[in-house]
Amino acid sequence: MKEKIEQIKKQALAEIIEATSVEIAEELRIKYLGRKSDFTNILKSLKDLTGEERKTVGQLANTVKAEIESAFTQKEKELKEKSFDFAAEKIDVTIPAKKMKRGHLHPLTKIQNELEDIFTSMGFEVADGPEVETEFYNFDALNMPKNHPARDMQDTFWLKGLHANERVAMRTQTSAVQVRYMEKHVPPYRIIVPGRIFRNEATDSTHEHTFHQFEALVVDKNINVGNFKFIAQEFFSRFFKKDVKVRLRPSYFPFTEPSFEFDISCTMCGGKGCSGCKNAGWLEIGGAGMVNQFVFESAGYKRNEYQGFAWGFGIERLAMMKYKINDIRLFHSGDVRFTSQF
Ligand code: FA5
Repeated sequence: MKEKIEQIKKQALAEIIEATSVEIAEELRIKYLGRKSDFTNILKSLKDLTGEERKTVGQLANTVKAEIESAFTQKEKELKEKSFDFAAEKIDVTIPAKKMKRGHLHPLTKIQNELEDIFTSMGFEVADGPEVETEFYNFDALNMPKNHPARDMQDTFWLKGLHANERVAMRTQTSAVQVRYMEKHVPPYRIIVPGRIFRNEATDSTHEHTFHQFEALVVDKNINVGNFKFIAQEFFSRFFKKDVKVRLRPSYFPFTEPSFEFDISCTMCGGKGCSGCKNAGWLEIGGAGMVNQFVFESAGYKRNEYQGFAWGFGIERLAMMKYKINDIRLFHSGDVRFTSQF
């Protein structure tokens, strides 16, 4: 039996060396080590041998089996390496790379950056304040006490439990930053306050519940409406890159006196009248006025010591004018078909 095992080993190793493909090697594996092979039959018949014989023949059979298996493994490895198709794996380094999709700034951020650039070039400072604001800075300090009818137009989201003694709300206007800034600075100063604000509004194509405003505040000893008009005209002309005129209409805000709404000459027809301005020749922009002395007093200034003007308008509405966007809700829709156009 030992000779038979040695003979199988010799024959198997010789044939394995000659194998020219992985398939042939696999056939040989079945032939020599498969269930119906002579070798397997020998292993099965070991049980009929006497104790000592079974031991020596068994040991030999196991060693030979391991040798044949290792020869197969070695051969298979060699054949696989040889048959590897390097041509199919080649990389053409001249093929242009796939274009990476790069993100970019949101249109509102771009507009805000533009506004800041123009105003800082005119000597303004950019100021900021919290979006969660106290009732004092958002309303009372601005001459809008509890039950003042002007509060109705800025219904907001009140927050519970943040301050023990004071009510806090999501701010409804960037004007809330006025008194905060005044308290910490001594005039003269000119600031802009771009920022997000919140109102409890039913939304439609021109109204959002969360939107951005842009406040300007200039305070000194001798500021007048003419200063406001000049700066506004200068800003809008630079922003729209054409000559823009500013028009004031009487209005009311508790924190300015006198107050006005201001319009700019239509940026499409230059004031002649077109479908964009509904033939008015003017586009409504925002609210403005001379700072009410009550507001200076809220900040601890003496009445009539300073004068100033302030204005506020919606950044979304301005972006809609510049880019001819017909629905304000697109800005926060998260729809990349919209944002990728800018
Ligand atoms: C104010 O919020 C005042 N704080 C503006 C102001 C500042 C007046 C300084 C005087 C001095 P008003 O509520 O009108 O005013 O809002 C100002 C601008 O915000 C509007 O002209 C409009 O451009 C924009 N706006 C108001 N409500 C919405 C809304 N729901 N969605 C989008 N934009 C709005």
